[in-house]
Amino acid sequence: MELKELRIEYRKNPVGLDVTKPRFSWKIVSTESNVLQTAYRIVVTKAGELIWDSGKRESDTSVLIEYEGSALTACTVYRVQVEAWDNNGNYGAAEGSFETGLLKGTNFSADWITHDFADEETACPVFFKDFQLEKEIETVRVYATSLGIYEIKMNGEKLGDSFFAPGWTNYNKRLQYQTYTVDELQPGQNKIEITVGNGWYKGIFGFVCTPNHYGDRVATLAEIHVKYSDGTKEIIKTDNTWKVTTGRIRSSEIYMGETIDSTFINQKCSPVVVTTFDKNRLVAQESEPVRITQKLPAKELIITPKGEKVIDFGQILTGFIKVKVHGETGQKITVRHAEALDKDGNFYPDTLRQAISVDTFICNGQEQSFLPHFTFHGFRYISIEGLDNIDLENFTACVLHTDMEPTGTFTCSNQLVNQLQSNIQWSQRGNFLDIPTDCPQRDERLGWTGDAQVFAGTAAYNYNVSLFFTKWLRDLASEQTKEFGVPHVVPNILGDQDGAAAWSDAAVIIPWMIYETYGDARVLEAQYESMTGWVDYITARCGSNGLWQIGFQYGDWLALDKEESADRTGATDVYLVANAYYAYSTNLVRKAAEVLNKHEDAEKYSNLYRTIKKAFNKEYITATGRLVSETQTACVLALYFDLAEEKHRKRILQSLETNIANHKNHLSTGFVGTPYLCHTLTENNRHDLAGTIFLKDDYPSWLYAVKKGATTIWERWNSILPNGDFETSGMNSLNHYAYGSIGEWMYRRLAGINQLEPGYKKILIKPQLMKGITFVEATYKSVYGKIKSAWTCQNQRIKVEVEIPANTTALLLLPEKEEPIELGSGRYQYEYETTTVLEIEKFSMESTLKELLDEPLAVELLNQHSPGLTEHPMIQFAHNLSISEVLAKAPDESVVMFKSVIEALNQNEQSKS
Ligand code: RAM
Repeated sequence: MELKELRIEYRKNPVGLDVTKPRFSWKIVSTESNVLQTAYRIVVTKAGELIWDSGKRESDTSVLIEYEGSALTACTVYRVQVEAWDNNGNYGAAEGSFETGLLKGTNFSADWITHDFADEETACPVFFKDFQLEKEIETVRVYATSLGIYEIKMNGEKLGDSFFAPGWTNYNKRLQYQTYTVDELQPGQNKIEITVGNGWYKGIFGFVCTPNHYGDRVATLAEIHVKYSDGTKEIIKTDNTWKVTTGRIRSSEIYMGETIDSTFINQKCSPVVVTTFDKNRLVAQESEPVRITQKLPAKELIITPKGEKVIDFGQILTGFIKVKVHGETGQKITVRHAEALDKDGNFYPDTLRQAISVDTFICNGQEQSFLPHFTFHGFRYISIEGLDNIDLENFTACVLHTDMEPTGTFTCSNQLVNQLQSNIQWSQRGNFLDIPTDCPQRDERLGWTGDAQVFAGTAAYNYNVSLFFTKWLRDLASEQTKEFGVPHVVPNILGDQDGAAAWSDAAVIIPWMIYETYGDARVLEAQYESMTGWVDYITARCGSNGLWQIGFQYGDWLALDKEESADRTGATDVYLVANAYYAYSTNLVRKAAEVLNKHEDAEKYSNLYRTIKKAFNKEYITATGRLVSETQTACVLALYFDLAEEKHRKRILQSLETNIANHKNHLSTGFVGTPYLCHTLTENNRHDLAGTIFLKDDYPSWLYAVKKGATTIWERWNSILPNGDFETSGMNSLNHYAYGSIGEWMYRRLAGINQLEPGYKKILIKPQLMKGITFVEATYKSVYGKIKSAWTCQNQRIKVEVEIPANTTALLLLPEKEEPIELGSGRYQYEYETTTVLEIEKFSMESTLKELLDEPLAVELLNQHSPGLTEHPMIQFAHNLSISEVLAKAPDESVVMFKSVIEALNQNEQSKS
């Protein structure tokens, strides 16, 4: 038995940690089965001195165990040793460390510095200082932040490998600072330079592309802490002795792109201006930083019909291009970005709206590489001007996002579904850039709460999102008010608007998801006020019927069941959506109160939940079980959120089935219904229908986009129309993760990986077979270790393979078996017989009449049953209808007849192969 992956606050040996009571987690890796931890011991030391010894504790807890020693001191390295024992008498140990940051913003003794350049100056200021270090150096740390986004160079070299520090928070309340380790510093003359771009702080941002959302001057704050080998210390910090100039970055805006002039040398420099910004707002970096996580080579050079020189990278991504070039002095290279080519093959940047996304590089006559600093783009194609000969080797796409740990894999026998999974993951990467954004390309890129809420469950399978969301939820809480509730975007640059259902509910749904996924109750504790605050906000707006029926709502945003010319909220009554979420969130708040042992609150919200449910039924469900809007989404919410009375569930399910049939087995849902549609069907014994909808590949469906060549998830079901035209409403992103929320259903229902106890301490493995998919293999790296569920169903045999990590247990429900199996950790395989055939037969009730009549065998059989039938004139009219449509009103015996013909045709096909 081994202890692996010791994590401190989810991180490996973190530096610059300001959590006052850090939590320790480890994984047990063992070749034995049924392993459970029986005891652990944690010892924390500081420079050899014992700070905390938990003692040997009989316990099976191995994640998020809180430090209980004396108060931590700033800028200090702590060593952590963990020992653990298991039920087979084995022993394991692991070691790690963490280093505290400044612990409090007010521990920064540096001054904030800014410049007083003229207002029209677009170039990024470079704050710098030359300094002398006299003695031999042991360690160097830099603590820094800025108003704007910054990059630090020490003696010409960039510090760290992160981008877009200090990240985007509600700067009016919170600003992160970063800690850097510097290994290269030598005694003698050194130089530090901090370049600051406008970023989110003062850059052009929002729908109307206005600047200065938080302030009109960038500024920075930094301290270099030098520890000499002789034990003495020195701090070099930003103050009035620093100078400021401008450098090669002549302009940089997130939406607009960056201009780098490598011929530019600024002779002028000015003294800095000391300024103020409340240091109480400073917090240490809370999530993983944004990094370049992958580099993609250029795939193809295209000369478009219009004559544009375009490079295709084969994948829509978020980031920028690195260009290697040996140009003439002053030669200007322009790089434009686009997600797509139009149907004639020309460059199509229209999905970017006003975000022009142009990077301009001016050469200095030498061989050089250009890489933007303070901008990012959402693109697959670039168009290049200013270069006669294009060598693809000189262009690399750098993929940028928050560097979360990948945790999930999903593959299956259907290649289109595998591409869908890839598209979901790419949209997550493209939009988890410091905050969860709706899209990364156009003049928006905002932290839309609704999008994040519907996608969070899927996101948590693909990557470890604990820190990412913990940080963003703090931003959310910091923007929340009693008067307006939870904003639609976080950070909120859209101003005060009343909260809206499904969007503002992110405040409740995401903390609960984090708790369930990681067993992290501290998130619930930290967000509790925000969670209850949101529910209380709704309660305060309810009418005498106990329901929320006033104010603006997004409804089932972008659903297909209403003409968009009316509005984009879909056909489902928007207040039905609002009250469904009101009930759902209230129930989650009740559960959170229970976890946190807040018994009075638990009772209060439990009563409220019951009252809302009653009022919901009274208002939206008739005495005979009809819903007021019988849309797919309304039915889904009534069932999935468990709102309808038991006696009405059957009828609502029937309404849902009828609605789906009326759409020829296609979805018509928007942002709200889509994440739950397949779950609802699966839970209500219609997994087959969920599978049918899931595998549709004509419009509207997930696989329609895949067939159209999508490499990320589209904002709309029809972002590209069947004829190849783009949807042109002015809101059409090709990289928008909301509809990628189907990913959760793939992991949970197809692969069957679920948690029964928070953090997957107890796991439910319940794979569910579906027609059209013959194997699925999925893995999920939980906080305890790797979970695997894989199945095949072929040649009359079902095989299931399961892996359960140490220190957890599982319940396994094998497909087509009744009895659940209790499992301890280990690897298991099962194989048994079945009569189920999952390969899709060539002929079905969805085949058209013509497809059937093209088969001589079908003609023969049909005429045997009723002579002359295939010659009947009505039959000619029905050629393009599906068999189920033809038979919609036909007597049962006709249905039986056609079914037997279809069976015969499929048997015939099988014998051919
Ligand atoms: C669009 C966004 C986002 C959605 C809002 C309501 O502008 O792209 O996806 O949440 O509208």
